Amino acid sequence: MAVDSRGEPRIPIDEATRVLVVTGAGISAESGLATFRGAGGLWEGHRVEDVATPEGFAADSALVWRFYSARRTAALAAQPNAAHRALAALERRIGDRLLVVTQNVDGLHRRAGCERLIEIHGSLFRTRCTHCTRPPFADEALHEAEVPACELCAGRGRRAYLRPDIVWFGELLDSDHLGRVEAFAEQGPGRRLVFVAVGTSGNVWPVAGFVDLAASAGGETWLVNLDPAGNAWRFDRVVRGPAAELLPGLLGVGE
Ligand code: BJW
Repeated sequence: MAVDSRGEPRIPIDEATRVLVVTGAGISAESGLATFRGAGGLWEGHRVEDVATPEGFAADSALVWRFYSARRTAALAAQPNAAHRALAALERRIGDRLLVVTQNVDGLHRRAGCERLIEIHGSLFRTRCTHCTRPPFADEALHEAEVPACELCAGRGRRAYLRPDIVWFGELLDSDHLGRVEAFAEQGPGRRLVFVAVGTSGNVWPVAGFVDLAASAGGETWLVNLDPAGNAWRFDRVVRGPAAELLPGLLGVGE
């Protein structure tokens, strides 16, 4: 394993390397946001089926909006941490040889300054209509008391509800996003590919399979995670510990 001058592990990134990063809830844990699985996680207080599926939304839209309103409040109160900032610093250094794909909907990568970013499970801060094709729009409002209705549909005499612009279980991810990830892994800029997954349990597909995509494109694969992730055996290198502590050093962009 490559190490820096103090003998700490270092992900080898030179001017011929492109870096594909996938992040999950663990990268925001040190910003004070709850992860999903495990003790104290978001799924401990809620059944996944109730709040993160289209069927759950159809059954109790008010409950789903209360859940996502609380998530909006928590994410707005949180600040990006050293791991988010390290990725933004890497972007400033290597530009289009970096692509960050986050499963998080909390907006912290963008607030840290990351622009080469795909929010592959959507965003807490966008809302869309369940019925019409109006594009998703920016929305930080809290819908704790009632379920918001689409005013464009109302103008056409139809009652339709608004929903968070989040990819729930059983829903398709944006095919343009998936295409960009594949294209970057297979023939993006830079002769050498490094894949880094940070703070994700590797339980949720299709993102859990990106490590295989990177490996079959000849990439070296790294996992940076607090606990052993479900798909850890798929990686060449596993570094265990908190992302905010480890990532600046691993990427060579120490603060
Ligand atoms: C730290 C840390 C610190 C903590 N530092 N680390 C193939 C096989 C089987 C099933 C499927 C399959 N393909 C598709 C499916 C179905 C399904 C799926 O994956 N199911 C599995 C659960 C089995 N996938 C889908 O439905 C997807 N759609 C799809 O594939 O459509 C086609 C299709 C449908 C149906 C069947 C077949 C094909 C959509 C998935 C959408 C996921 N949406 C969610 C919720 C919405 C977002 C939100 O509300 O925020 O996204 S689920 C939830 O999990 C959320 C997350 O983005 C996602 C991943 O969680 P993550 O980030 O890994 O968090 P945790 O909490 O699990 O883990 C945190 C990790 O961090 C831990 O390991 C800690 O150790 C670590 N950690 N502190 C470093 N400080």
